[in-house]
Amino acid sequence: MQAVPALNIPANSAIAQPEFLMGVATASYQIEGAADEDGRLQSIWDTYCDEPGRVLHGDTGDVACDHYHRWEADVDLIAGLGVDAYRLSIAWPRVMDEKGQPNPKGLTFYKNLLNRLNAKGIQTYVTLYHWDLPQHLQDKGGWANRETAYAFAEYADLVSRELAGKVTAWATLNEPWCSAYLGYAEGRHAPGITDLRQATQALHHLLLGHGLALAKLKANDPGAKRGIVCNTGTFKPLTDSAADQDAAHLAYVQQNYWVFDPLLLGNYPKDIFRLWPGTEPLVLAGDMEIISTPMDFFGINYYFNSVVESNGAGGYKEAPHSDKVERTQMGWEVYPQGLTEILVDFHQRYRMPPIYITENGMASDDSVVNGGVADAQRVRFLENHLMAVDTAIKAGVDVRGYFIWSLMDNFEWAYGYERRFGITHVDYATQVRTPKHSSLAVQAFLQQRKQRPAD
Ligand code: IFM
Repeated sequence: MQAVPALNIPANSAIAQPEFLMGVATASYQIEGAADEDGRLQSIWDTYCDEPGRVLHGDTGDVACDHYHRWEADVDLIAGLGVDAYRLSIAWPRVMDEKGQPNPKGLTFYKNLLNRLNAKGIQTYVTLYHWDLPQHLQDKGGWANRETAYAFAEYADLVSRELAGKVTAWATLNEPWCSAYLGYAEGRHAPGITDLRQATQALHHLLLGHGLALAKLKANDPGAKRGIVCNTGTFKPLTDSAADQDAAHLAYVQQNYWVFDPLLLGNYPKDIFRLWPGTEPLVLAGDMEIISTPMDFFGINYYFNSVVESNGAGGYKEAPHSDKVERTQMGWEVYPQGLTEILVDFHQRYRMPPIYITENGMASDDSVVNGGVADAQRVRFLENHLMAVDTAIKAGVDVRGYFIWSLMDNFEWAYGYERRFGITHVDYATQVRTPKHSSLAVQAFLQQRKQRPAD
């Protein structure tokens, strides 16, 4: 048996203080399974998975981690880690029927789940939309159709009325960039469309839906915090040529400012339409005010750095992968400093509300050996990224917490079950959960943190 490596976080760092929130995260489609149970409707990811060639090995979310049936034991698993908070998402197709009426069975699942978390003193960070759009809305154009923004507000209204008082913090959307760009421009995610013009319009409607939903959340559950979760990334130029530097700038704008600027400044960055001329979305009077409604917190997901070069046509392309940098099972470059860099950049560019790192983690090809899972790379990864957050806090950025992606291995979208992001190993044949060394290291760190006498 290999010894479990420790998470080395100095006692005087911000991360080691009890008020710094530590949590784990998951999302509905990635863990729940029970795709056809209790009146759940078809989602765009069910449809996408059924299309041959879309998802590695033809995997689907039909069973996933079977969390819909194992939620009680899974809450015990979370509680056993000693974390302060759990981030989950609600499946829209589970809780609302095609006519916009509540589905009591679906709602009961989330009520029970939240009650159990609350009873164990675990704060609940609930995302309304983590990509599982009901298929009937996609049939009318999905996020490219403005009506979907209004439908989302109705859904937010229903859910926040039903679950009011059980939620610590609501996030409207998870990673709208992925929904819009991967879903509508690259087609690597559901609904699998490849049309840039639709992508910019889809993003606009996602953000509009976000703003409209904030008002519903405020009216129905005023005691809970309200925010959004956005993915981010850093980009470095392959060379220091002006063309490559501009390429890295444009990639950064596309990944970050395209979404952050409308939310925090109330306008789209000009450079996004220099990169993609002629793709300006239709924006109606008043939209940008709704989109830039102030929030109580901002969730940031960060995973990796990319190296890009000019594509010779005023845009950028990914540079060939260097073998000199550390990578994860996803092929993503490990670059903890990037987390400090984006946090400091956003702090300087915007008036940010308090920030939570709502996702950070890595995939590795883990397996159970002699009852244990030795994922030393993940322990180092978590430690270095937590310390990158500490550096940002020391530089004046208001970061209040950090959620590990993910509580357990799960359905990694187009990569199916091959890519394992969990700190808990899942054997998909038996549904046995085995804590990886990273989970034991986090648990030990949190235990120590609780036991340390206050200064
Ligand atoms: O698994 C995803 C999650 O659903 C959204 N953020 C990135 C994770 C890893 O790719």
